[in-house]
Amino acid sequence: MKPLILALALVLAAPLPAQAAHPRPPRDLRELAHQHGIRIGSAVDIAALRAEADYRKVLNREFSHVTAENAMKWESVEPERGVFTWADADALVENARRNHQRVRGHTLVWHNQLPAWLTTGVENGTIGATELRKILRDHITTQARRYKGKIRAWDVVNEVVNDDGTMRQSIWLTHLGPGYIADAFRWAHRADPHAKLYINDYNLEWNAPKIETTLSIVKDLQAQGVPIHGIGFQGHLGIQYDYPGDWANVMRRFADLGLEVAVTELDVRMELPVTPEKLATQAEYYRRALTDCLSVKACREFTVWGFTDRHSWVPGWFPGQGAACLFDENLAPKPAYHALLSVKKG
Ligand code: 9MR
Repeated sequence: MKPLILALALVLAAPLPAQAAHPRPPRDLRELAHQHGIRIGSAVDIAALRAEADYRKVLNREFSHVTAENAMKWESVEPERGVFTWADADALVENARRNHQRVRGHTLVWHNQLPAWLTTGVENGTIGATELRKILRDHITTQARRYKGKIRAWDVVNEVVNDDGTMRQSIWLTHLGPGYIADAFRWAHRADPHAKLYINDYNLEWNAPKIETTLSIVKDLQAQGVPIHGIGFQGHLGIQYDYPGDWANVMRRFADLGLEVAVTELDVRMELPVTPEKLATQAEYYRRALTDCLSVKACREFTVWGFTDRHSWVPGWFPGQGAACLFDENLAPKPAYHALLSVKKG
């Protein structure tokens, strides 16, 4: 062999440098999600989406899944009986389409953020059980149909179990009986047959009574042939509590029933003021949550409940606490953001 050809042959035969054999480090969450074969999402504040260009830019760069933080809730879409206000929800769905984001619909049946016409009607007895059932069916049908084909997954029922494992005494349970849950899933499925239908809750990461009751609800629905496809773990965590170390096992128990799994509302709050140590602990919680999700094959979506401390529900609900998100108020990435990017496959 001529020396030049020999040299060429040796170069071609040499093993590739190590980094070329692995994907390069992801440049953002969208790429990270893609490398892991999942979607990473965020809840969206519609007012910020409309008004703040920097918010929009980060949202659309980083996230491949979105949930309306409030815009799809009943009080938002039907503030007066028969008067539908879809503009905000439509804007979210349209923004998602333009930016290749899938959408989680949140939420069809909840005890909170119901329109006043409905709650007062039930309280003062002008809306009886038969009418209430029809109102719920119409609500689910109208909303799921409107976004048919545009919603990857619906939170059909949200927070139906109490922390002690009993069923929540909402207007739905009180007036319609426990069968409202099966009805809700059936109506949603009829309206949008391709959407994945979820039951969603908080504290499900660790709370045994809630976990057991929710598992038995799922089994019971499945035994009746009700179309239920997914379990949503909200994941509202705080660094003053231990990380829920059994979370991956809990996810697996639901996956073993054939359900898809999603982290639907992750945030990790802290007592203010912020310190570097607290940010490091928070980063570890975010990293562990993503690692837990990735360790369960059925976990397909990892959504945070807002991505910036500029717009977060936490300070308003937990006085003295905050800084729960991946980006600070100026949209600078926090250690938690970098911790997520560092999570490796496998
Ligand atoms: O983040 C939402 C906040 O803006 C609303 O005021 C609040 C009203 O109940 O709901 C918040 O979102 C909740 C979600 O819809 C369901 N799980 C708990 C979330 C945080 O409270």
